[in-house]
Amino acid sequence: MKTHNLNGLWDFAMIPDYKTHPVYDSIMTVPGCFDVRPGQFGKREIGCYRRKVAVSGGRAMLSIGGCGLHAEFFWDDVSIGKSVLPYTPEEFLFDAGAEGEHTLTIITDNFVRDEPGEMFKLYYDFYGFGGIYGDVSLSEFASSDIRRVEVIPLNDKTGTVKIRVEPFETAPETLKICFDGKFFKEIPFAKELTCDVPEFKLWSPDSPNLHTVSVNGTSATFGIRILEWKGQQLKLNGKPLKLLGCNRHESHPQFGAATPDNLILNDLLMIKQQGFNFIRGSHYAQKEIMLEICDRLGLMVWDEALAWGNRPEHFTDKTFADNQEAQCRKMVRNSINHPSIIIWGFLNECHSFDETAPAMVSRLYSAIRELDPSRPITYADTYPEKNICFDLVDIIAVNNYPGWYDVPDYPADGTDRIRPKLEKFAEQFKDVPKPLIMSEIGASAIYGDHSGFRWSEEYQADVLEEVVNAIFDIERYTGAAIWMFCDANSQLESLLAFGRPRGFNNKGMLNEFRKPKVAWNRINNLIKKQDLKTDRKS
Ligand code: ADA
Repeated sequence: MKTHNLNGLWDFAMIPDYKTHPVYDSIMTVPGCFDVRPGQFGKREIGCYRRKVAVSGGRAMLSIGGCGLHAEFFWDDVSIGKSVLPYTPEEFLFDAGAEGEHTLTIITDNFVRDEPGEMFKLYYDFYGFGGIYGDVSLSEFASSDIRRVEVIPLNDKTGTVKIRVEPFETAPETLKICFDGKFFKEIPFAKELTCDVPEFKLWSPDSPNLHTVSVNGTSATFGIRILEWKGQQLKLNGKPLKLLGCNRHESHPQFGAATPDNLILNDLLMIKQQGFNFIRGSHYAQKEIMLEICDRLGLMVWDEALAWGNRPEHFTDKTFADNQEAQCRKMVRNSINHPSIIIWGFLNECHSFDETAPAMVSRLYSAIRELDPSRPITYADTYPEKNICFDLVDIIAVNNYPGWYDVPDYPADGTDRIRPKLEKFAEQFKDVPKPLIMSEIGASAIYGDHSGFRWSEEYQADVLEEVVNAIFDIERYTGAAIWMFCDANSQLESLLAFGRPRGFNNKGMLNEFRKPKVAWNRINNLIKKQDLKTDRKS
């Protein structure tokens, strides 16, 4: 298999609608979001990307590391596929024709159609950027080349793993398997096999050991670690976890959702240095490079499919429901090998109290469970008092903002509401045999506001100090993810904008350029005093 990296400079055109013919008189980087180009922010238009690709000819696969919000892909002006799942990496197999130069075109828009089936909604509390978010490559393959190798750890004492092998189109006669660059065995083709990894080392946040397997030359990196979620504890390699971390958006004012690898690395290094051990990848499937870095740094990730506050009219819409299932399946297929992922999630803050919700939740749960038996599955809920779906998932996860949204009658200080609220949830779920996580909690602060009132850095720091102390003190909590790592662009075009000064969700512990607010350093001292090591005793 020969893979062409297609990142770099492409010819480019912006058009306002699909009736206008693109004139490719500009240039654009891939990956790259077109609506962060000078003068383009906030505009909903169509970005047309075009380039030449020289191939040997024959069967090929185009891989796109996610784009938004809709895209269609053309090879010599013939459509080879569409993407309607923002952020989700896609692969398209097609016939690349004769040897020589061909034209690859990607037409992508950031329109938000007012239809129930649309995956991105204007009311979501994050900006729906337009463009190509991730890497683009083209692989030329032979029919019996191995397309994917999946590894599912089965046993942390013996290093036993299940390996799933998927050829492109026809099965090869034999499989030659190597672990960590050394020949292991050659066997007749099988879709699934079980192996004991030689000289295996466990993956854990404290010792993030990785292995590689290669099957007929197609390789996969994986880690051996076992998750258990029976009862109220979430265990990794037999040890109970206490998770403390933050939610993070893949977002930057100058890059949109096409965040460069180096920015992602620096974000994750900051999170690690802060003493956090957990990231909720809100609210869409995480990029491959983000997960690779977390594998290497030993950060644990909640990876979730795109959704936000969805309602009965969405659940009952066939397109929406089918697309939700499709994106959950793709998320798991794309990322199953990453040991850093410890939780799969979906449907952030859906209307879990409605009678139509259980069918939607069960459908997504079953789709993920069918592909991956090895991780707990959940969603973040904001209606814990009336939710009718908690029984259907493995972890109780609650988003709540004591000291922020519940203090309209308190002009400055609501920090005394935090601990009682967290104790109330702990009490509510005290007999439920599932781990409990605060999947969001926090307060807004405008960078540079030192008034001490709400919206100031000091008030946010007071809230988060209280949160961190309470999460460590109240045993019932398996953990919490603070909302959020850094400020991120929110919608400009919905009513929500009135609570989003500057067009940002300002609950970041850092501003959008990653400059720390008071809370960042304040809670660092608290976290350092605690023991988040995974080798702690039960
Ligand atoms: C919700 C939601 C987040 C964010 C947050 C907030 O819980 O899941 O995406 O919008 O509220 O800032 O209010």
